[in-house]
Amino acid sequence: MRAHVPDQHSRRGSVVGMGLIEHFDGETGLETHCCFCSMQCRMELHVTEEQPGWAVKPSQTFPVATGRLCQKGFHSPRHAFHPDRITTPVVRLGTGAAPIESVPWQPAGWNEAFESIAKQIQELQAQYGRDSVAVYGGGSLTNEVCYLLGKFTRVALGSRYIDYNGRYCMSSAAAAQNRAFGADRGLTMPLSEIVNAKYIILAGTNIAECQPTMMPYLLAAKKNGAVIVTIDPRQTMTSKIADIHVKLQPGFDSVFVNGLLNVIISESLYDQRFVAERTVGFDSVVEAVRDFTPERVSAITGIYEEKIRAIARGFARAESGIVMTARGLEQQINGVEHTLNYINLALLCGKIGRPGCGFGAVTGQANGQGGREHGQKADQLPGYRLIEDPEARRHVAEVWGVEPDSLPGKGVSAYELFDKVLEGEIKAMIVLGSNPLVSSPNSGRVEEALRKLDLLVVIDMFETETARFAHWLLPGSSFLEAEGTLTNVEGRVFHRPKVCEPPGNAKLDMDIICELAKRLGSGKYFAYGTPERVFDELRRASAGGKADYSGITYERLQEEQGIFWPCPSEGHPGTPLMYAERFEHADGKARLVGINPGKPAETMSREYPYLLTTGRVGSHYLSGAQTRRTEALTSKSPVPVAEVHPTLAARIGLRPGDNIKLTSRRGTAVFPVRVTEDIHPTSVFVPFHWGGERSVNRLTSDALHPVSRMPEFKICAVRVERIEGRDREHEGAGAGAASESGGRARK
Ligand SMILES: Nc1nc2c(c(=O)[nH]1)N[C@H]1C(S)=C(S)[C@@H](COP(=O)(O)OP(=O)(O)OC[C@H]3O[C@@H](n4cnc5c(=O)[nH]c(N)nc54)[C@H](O)[C@@H]3O)O[C@H]1N2
Ligand SMILES: Nc1nc2c(c(=O)[nH]1)N[C@H]1C(S)=C(S)[C@@H](COP(=O)(O)OP(=O)(O)OC[C@H]3O[C@@H](n4cnc5c(=O)[nH]c(N)nc54)[C@H](O)[C@@H]3O)O[C@H]1N2
Ligand code: SF4
Ligand SMILES: [Mo]
Repeated sequence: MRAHVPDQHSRRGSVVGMGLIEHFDGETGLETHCCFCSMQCRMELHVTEEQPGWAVKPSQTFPVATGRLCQKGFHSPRHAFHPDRITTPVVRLGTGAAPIESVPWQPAGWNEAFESIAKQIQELQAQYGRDSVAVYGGGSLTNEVCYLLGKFTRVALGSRYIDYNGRYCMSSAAAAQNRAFGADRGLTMPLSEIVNAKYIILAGTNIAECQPTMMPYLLAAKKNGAVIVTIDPRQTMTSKIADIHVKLQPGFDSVFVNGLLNVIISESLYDQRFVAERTVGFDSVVEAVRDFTPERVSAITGIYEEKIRAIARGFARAESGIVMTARGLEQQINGVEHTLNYINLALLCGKIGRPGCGFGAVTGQANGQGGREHGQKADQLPGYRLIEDPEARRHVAEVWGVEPDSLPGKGVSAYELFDKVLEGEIKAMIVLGSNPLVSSPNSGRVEEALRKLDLLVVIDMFETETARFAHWLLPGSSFLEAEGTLTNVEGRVFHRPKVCEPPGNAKLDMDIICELAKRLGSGKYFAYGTPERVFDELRRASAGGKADYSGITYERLQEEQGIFWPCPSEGHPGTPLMYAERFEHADGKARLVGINPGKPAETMSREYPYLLTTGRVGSHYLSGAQTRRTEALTSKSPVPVAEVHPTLAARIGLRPGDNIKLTSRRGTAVFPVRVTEDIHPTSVFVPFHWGGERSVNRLTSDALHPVSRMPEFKICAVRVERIEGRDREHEGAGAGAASESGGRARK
């Protein structure tokens, strides 16, 4: 196959064979952005003489991470140029009674694919209603593709059922920020404010492994005299730079923060003027924290009273300060409340809306921010408008040229889409930009749902674990191929140029959605041609909404280094620092919400005496579909390794070379072990980047937060057993060294 590299800032080049770059003119290489985390570091792709024929260099021009990339960034093109890329549509015909994954794929033409899929969708909708077809989107896609997926579902399918993987990611933080501030932008301040902060609290966020190029901001703050506190059940790479680490049992953030608030209120350390002028709800906090004295919080959590007092006093008295949270405390059935309590802390101390201050729920995916603003969420229309709000429906329907009444109502959250499949209401699903069989909780049940679908269409670069159950697998585009805009961790919207054409017969995601819409009879609503035209419509749809992009143009984005939303007019500079004068509620005030800490869905019991918590390692990304195909990353982390405390290891008689078997109420899985003092004695940590028998999501709990519908990925009760290792090569090396690399996993 021979693909063509388009003009990019007047440079030309080509991509040949398995994606090897033949030549690019110009010394600076082709500009793109890493496809992985929310930092969205800019990078240049250069041609080299040596294998693999290209090299990545960090960009010197993007202010977010100038001159820096992490290990994933340097290797990010590898999966895009990987021979596993599917390059033509494939289909499973006549599946009959055979298990679907046993039916071989057959190659098909695009015309056949579109015709056949459209026909089956129309038949299912005629028989079972419009809501029988669902869409499952993703947060790594461009704003344009996210926007198109929402519009496609509401206009071309006329279905209420769309949601996306960001539900598993930002939904608790979003609900909390909307409640407290009246808007939801991950960080309320640009990253550049971190260096001005004198006290930084990092809760449930492992920045060193998950947003590595943010670390220099924290180190610079430290150099300027900032105190850094980390709150996590584990000592992490991030907590290594902390002055104080709070090793908290999973699930206890609200209790702990109530302890801090109790000290701040009882010692009158809070910012009385800020609280009086800029917030409402102070009394609810006073009431909620009354009984959470440091003595009591210490008795509950095991954290020393003096540590609680020191952090409370330090943060409250510091002239500036920042609180950041991430999935550690958000991915819980009390995740909204935990986040609200950390927001209470920032608000009570008046540390929002001025230099060196802010609250941030650190977004995760490449477009974790934009992905949730343009209509992929079950209850939202573009611009963060609510689909049940008549005025929002009227505005968006006008932009789309449809009747407001034709727009469906709100649907259900990502995991609940699978409930609807099992209940029989959803018969067909289109998945674009996610691998939910690996990333959903209680994944055995998700597999059951996927098997039940009459039609599963997966649009991806690879045959993922989810695609093993698909009827159609359509080759979509990688980050190197799709031009568009994304919105990074700061709320900075930027433009990512196109570097090359999709390989073989693969198509741009945008073109696949628009063509399918056409075959479903809605072509006139999807006649764009270029991503810029999609963006121009997105701007109009978002105008006047909370996430207002209307003043942002492709032209401005080429000239400026990104623009922070809200940006309501072309003359507007954008909004790096939010809430300087007012919050987004009608009265301009923030809401303080006193929290009465709730319990997780599962706690330790005789039968399940430990807590399983899950998360990430630095060398893999999410379901691993991309990074497990990158040798340089897989060699660092070939299999998931469970972290356990020495007391647990001793209790089960763990010996070097042994594995452990974890059993939850939903399933069992075996992992190699790393014994470490770094983890809380009650807990076991396992990363989730693998599928099949190594997938920790076979065990995780599908309990959902009542409002955000976030699953409790971070806590479930497990039993831990020793599985004797036949491999004794490290006999005598001590349990601490056992299976560190995970290389001896037998599964
Ligand atoms: N290398 C890498 N980087 C990534 C990703 C990736 O997959 N790999 N994914 C990206 C995405 S989409 C996201 S959302 C972000 C996620 O970024 P993070 O949220 O930082 O990552 P996690 O490892 O899921 O969880 C963070 C920490 O929460 C801790 N934790 C567990 N339970 C609790 C608790 O009850 N309270 C507290 N305070 N902490 C707890 C865990 O021990 C863990 O160290 O990372 C992004 N960056
Ligand atoms: N146990 C546990 N589970 C978790 C979490 C946890 O902490 N613990 N974290 C949750 C979080 S925060 C998240 S964000 C989810 C993410 O979970 P997933 O959505 O499953 O993660 P990805 O691996 O990013 O899946 C993206 C898929 O889309 C494909 N893809 C990537 N880019 C493109 C593109 O531009 N076009 C097309 N067509 N395809 C593309 C990739 O090949 C991949 O198959 O996982 C959640 N699951
Ligand atoms: S920090 Fe994030 S965006 Fe930057 S190179 Fe690493 S994974 Fe990519
Ligand atoms: Mo995420």
